[in-house]
Amino acid sequence: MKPEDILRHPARVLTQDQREAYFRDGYLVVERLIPEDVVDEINRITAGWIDRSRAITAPNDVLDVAPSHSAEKPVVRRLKKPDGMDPAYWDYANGVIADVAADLLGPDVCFHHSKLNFKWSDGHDEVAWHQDIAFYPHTNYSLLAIGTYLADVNPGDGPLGVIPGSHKGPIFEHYDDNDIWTGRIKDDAVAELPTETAVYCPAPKGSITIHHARAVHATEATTHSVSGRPLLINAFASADAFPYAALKSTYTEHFRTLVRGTPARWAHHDPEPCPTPPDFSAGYTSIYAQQAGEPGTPTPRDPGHRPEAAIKAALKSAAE
Ligand SMILES: O=C(O)CCC(=O)C(=O)O
Repeated sequence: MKPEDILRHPARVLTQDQREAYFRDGYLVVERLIPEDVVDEINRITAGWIDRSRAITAPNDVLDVAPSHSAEKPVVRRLKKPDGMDPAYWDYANGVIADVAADLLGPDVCFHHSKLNFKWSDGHDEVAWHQDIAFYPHTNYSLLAIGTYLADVNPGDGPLGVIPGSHKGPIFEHYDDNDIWTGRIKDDAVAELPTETAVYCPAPKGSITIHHARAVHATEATTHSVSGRPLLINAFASADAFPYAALKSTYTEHFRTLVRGTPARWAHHDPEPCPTPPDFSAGYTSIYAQQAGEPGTPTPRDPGHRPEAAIKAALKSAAE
């Protein structure tokens, strides 16, 4: 659906000004939308997962942990797919944030995926400039991610940073010169971007940030961390936006569940093309690990799209 069609539908949560600002800037912050008791319950469940991380020494399918992680001092960077880990996360994804998504995507909305990211000021918590759509190309660009600040996020805590209007600019490849996925925009392309105009979005506990799947965004490394900056991200798509590749390994059974409205009978195709998707089927650590080039299985392009040479290079490098 196009913005003008979406705006014709009555809003559920947001004001018309907020909706228009989102379409203009590619992001929006709504302060203190989520009641404190709801956030506290999510935090209580999350604390249980941090505690369980003490039993692992390396990232697994559920938790991404930093190189410095230990039983005594857990450094969990991500709880992967929380919507599949506890009904409370899934209920949350179906609540008021699904209404927010409908205000910005149109009345028919599918859940896409969730993740819960942390920053622990351990020197490995920067998230470099990237666009979410490069991770999961779709037939159109009516997708967004809603971040919920589960603690106060002050300027030094790694708030979301977005380049306003960048969702209307080019879509960048997030591969290196060997067609291996890095999950970040290349430095020479970043040098051309107006990063000096980036807006950082500190906000109190219970606030949400919303960014368009094409918006160029990043978060800075933190120098201190009181809370670990828990950021619960839920991504949604218009029901008429269909993925190029299913990428099942990174999602749960809730992937493409309709959370508002009715299913699409026709796909909407945006005429602007999108780079071909990565193939995470051999496993996915996290954006932190891949952006930092930590050892692990390299992610090539999706097999249906990648050239033979890249397949060989990926296999060779995996064997080394
Ligand atoms: O957790 C963060 O700081 C940013 C995460 C992010 O941008 C992403 O996962 O797409």
